[in-house]
Amino acid sequence: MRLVHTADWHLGLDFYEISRLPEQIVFLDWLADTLCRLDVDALLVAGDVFNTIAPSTLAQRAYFDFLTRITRALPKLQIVITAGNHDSGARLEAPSALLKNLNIHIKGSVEHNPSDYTIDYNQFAIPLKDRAGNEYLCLAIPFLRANDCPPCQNESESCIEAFYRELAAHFATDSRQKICMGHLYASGTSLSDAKDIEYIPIGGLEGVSLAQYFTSYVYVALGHIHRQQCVYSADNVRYSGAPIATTFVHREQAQGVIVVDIDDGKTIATFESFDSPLKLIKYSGTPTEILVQLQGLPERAVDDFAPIIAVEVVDETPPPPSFKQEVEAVLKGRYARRGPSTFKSSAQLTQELSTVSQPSALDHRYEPEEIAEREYQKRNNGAGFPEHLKRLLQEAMEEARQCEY
Ligand SMILES: [Mn+2]
Repeated sequence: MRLVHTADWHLGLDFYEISRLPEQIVFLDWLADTLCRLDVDALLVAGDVFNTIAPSTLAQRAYFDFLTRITRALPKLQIVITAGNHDSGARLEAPSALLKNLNIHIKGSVEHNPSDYTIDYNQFAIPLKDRAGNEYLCLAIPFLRANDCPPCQNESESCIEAFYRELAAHFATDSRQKICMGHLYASGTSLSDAKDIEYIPIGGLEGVSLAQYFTSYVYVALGHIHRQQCVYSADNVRYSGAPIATTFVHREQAQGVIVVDIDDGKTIATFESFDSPLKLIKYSGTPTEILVQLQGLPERAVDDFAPIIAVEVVDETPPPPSFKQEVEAVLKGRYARRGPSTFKSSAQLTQELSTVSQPSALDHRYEPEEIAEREYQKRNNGAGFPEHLKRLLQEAMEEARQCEY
């Protein structure tokens, strides 16, 4: 059985008011070619197909154009798509009766038994076949919200853990080789290095520990974290990552899809990288240094793939208001588009460099709780930040994070 695992397409993503859809269409074309070239049996898309619950018509067209193209080119290809936190599960499922005729299976939401609110786990089971006719079972799990999940067994279990525990138990006696899909934040996921600093887990509370429930699957295809990686030190439990860099933090990482070969219960997963035509570039330095660097950009009219530029001023004091216009003036006529501008004092940078081996110290500068606490103390004559506000802030941050990813 040969699978391709991908996730977090975020079709229609707007990035500093720049549409990334042209680049995403290039990815979908590349994906279609890759599926043909590798003669794949099944494509798994583990959530966040679209960037919003009400995607634009252009984003939807890109999606359906891809499905049309690939099902024409590979009529036997089986496709399984689940909803992520960015998708509307119901919207994704709307055309599912029609798409089923094309071997496209969509699971967007969890259905409960209306009388007692129990979950029939068979709703997630999608049989897949390899070319030799061997049957596999794909458990397609969309992004889970608390009310999707069964009751927890004890206080230390999260509701998502309860769901995956029951799921594994339900299919324990099924002798087929099982593949699982999920859109979640697995504990132990690598977020702590400098490149992932935009993604800070809050109190380590939200990561779910599912290693013990994943042991019965020959492969687990995960979405939600945009950086490709293995999870729980298992080669067969993976995040594919997003196919394009969705933040400046991710710009130096490889983007692509995972190709998974399963043979006799043995799984070999390899990364197939996609080289996006659009580059995210970050310029750091004093205002003068940045302007000199920007002058090195080629003079050419911008198109849909012109690089997006982040400007990070590192100086003793913030740049004068005129700096913004100077940047605009230099960029005019050059092959680049403006993204974010930030300021970092040299003192902060010195601190960051001296503590670079300690991710927690690196996180330090960004910790919103601390900023809030400092601001609260400033406004309340040094009074301590009350616990209930701390908790409220944590909740708000968690919600915000769910939107971000
Ligand atoms: Mn995502």
